[in-house]
Amino acid sequence: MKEQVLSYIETIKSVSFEKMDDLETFRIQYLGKKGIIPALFADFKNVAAADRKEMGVLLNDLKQAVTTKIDEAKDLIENLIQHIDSSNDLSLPVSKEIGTRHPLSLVRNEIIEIFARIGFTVEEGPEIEDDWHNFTALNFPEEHPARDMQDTFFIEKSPDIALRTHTSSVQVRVMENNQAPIRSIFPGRVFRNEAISARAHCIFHQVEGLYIDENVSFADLKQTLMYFAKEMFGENTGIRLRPSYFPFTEPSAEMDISCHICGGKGCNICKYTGWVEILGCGMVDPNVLTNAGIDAEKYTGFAFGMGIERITMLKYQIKDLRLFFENDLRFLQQFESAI
Ligand code: 2U9
Repeated sequence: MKEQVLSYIETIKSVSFEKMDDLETFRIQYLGKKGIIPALFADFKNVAAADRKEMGVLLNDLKQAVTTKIDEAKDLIENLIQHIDSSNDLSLPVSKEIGTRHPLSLVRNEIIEIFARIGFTVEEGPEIEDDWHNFTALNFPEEHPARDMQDTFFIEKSPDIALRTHTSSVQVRVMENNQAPIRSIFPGRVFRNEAISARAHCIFHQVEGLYIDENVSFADLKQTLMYFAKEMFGENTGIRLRPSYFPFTEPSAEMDISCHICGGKGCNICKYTGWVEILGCGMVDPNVLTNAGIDAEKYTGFAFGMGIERITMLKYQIKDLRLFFENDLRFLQQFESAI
């Protein structure tokens, strides 16, 4: 009997309850009329006289352990219920926990601020576009692969409508609705029919820029983008331009910055070249100016485009694009607080 009582006392120490029903079952099991404790007390008359004193103390200890356990658990469950009720009380003060800004928002805001300092305004436009604004006005040839279902999300019932594949469509709208000079940047979400991987996603974010005025030259483009690179990645950042091709700019170039991690000496971020690509750019093709109602004899302009994900990955050394879209708090909480 002694071993049994001791083992009951041990068991009671580790038992826990999540709801009142479980606690009531426990109470009946030990204290109920046909419960363990009344049965043990009934057996007490059979205990040898020499052991009675010790057994009496042990039985009372067991009863005390059960009663204390029930009282404590009751308090705990009641507190829990009260907490759940009060968490629905809309008149209570708000939680002191402050969220963090998404890294893409941090970088987008920084890009906007950098260009705002040299007079660029921000323009936004629709994510669902027609063929004219997304492709035709931008000089995309009829057979260009971007016009293929493989690369672009078209609306099934209307092949003229698609999710925009770049924010260049907003530039066309702004040119159609305004006279030069134009000096704006165009941040926004864009969509491409790509398989999701560490390096590609079907949704991503761009910032494009456009500067149209009389006598705008390639030197202006270069100076503006050098200013941007130094503001974004540090005063010692160098740039280089490599010739490229886009349907909407001529001449076109891709811009690299000297690797901000190794300073150009070579590391795995720059794949030991000392340079990392950050954007594409060029002088706006006169056809595109004419398409959007700007006098191409009088005005010239430069444009550029960059992926915000790419800039953010370089800035924070993030190696997998999917992290931006999963909303895992362990990732998000590493960034600046929202206030
Ligand atoms: C108009 C005229 C010209 C915008 C430009 C790029 C070069 C470019 C890519 C960078 C990485 C897209 O996000 S990305 O995949 N963009 O390389 N974009 S010039 O040129 C324009 C836009 C609009 C009317």
